[in-house]
Amino acid sequence: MNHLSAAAPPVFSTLLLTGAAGMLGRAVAPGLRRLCQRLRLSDLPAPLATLPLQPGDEACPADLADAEAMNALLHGVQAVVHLGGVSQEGPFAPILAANLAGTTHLYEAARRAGTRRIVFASSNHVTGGYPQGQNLTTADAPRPDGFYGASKLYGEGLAALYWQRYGIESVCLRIGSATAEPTDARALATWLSLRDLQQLLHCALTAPRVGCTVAYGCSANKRRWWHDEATWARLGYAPQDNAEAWAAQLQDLLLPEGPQRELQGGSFLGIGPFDH
Ligand code: NAI
Ligand code: 15L
Repeated sequence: MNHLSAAAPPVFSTLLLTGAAGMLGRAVAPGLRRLCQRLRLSDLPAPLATLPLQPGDEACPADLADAEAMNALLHGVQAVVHLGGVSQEGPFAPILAANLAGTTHLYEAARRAGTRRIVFASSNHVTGGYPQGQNLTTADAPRPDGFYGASKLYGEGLAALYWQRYGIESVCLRIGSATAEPTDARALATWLSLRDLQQLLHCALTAPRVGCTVAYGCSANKRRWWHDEATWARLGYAPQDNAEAWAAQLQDLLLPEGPQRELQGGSFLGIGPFDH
């Protein structure tokens, strides 16, 4: 049995979702099932065991830090949505293992397996050091706000490498704040609704000839700082939601004065350094 209706031809026979047991993994799996015959769901063993499975799902526990496990995981995979890894600012060692080594292992395994496309969950924290309110496009120089943002920039570098040398296509999505609803004043600019996230992933997986594309991922927020309209049009992404509907209730919900309030990375500027 597979996930597809008789009317919808499969785009992929096997699609891999890493970080499947995380917040976004759980939210996007239903939309991904519609694109494939088999959805291979991967995460660390304990969180993966809590995930309810559907017919056509394959649960494959794997630690991104384990290169051999990643080789086995990518076997037979046409495309990947790579959400797995450390998703917050923090000390270097876990970020090194899951994000730097882990994403390297994933790309190496994809090269060996003949995988054609990877959608990489990058982050707005690649440019979290810019002032809030400053409009950016992906042509602006990176300005990571911590180890986490720098690790996502490394992932974007891998995406460029594997396209240039091995022809593996990637779409690196610098996701803003993907939540059911915006949660504070910053999110009036950074919010990515879960509906728009689903659409963006669909576009990133199916748009023709993406090569190595980097795009910010946010909704059509009136106050957004990221203006990637040309890239969005190339991917076919047309966001439906706008955080402005929450403005009255959220615009005074500000982070503490200082870099957290002034810079785009928000609360991550309040984490670290890690001397002890
Ligand atoms: P999350 O923390 O809920 O999910 C990440 C998943 O990765 C977890 O289930 C975790 O168990 C798994 N993971 C961590 N280390 C691993 C390892 N060594 N091997 C295998 N799996 C491992 O994060 P969330 O919010 O679902 O985000 C998903 C991705 O999107 C992350 O890569 C995050 O950096 C990125 N992102 C998320 C944003 C958001 O607004 N939620 C914004 C920008 C980027
Ligand atoms: C991210 O990269 C994080 O993974 C997510 O948890 C949020 O903090 C988001 O950025 C954000 O900037 O709001």
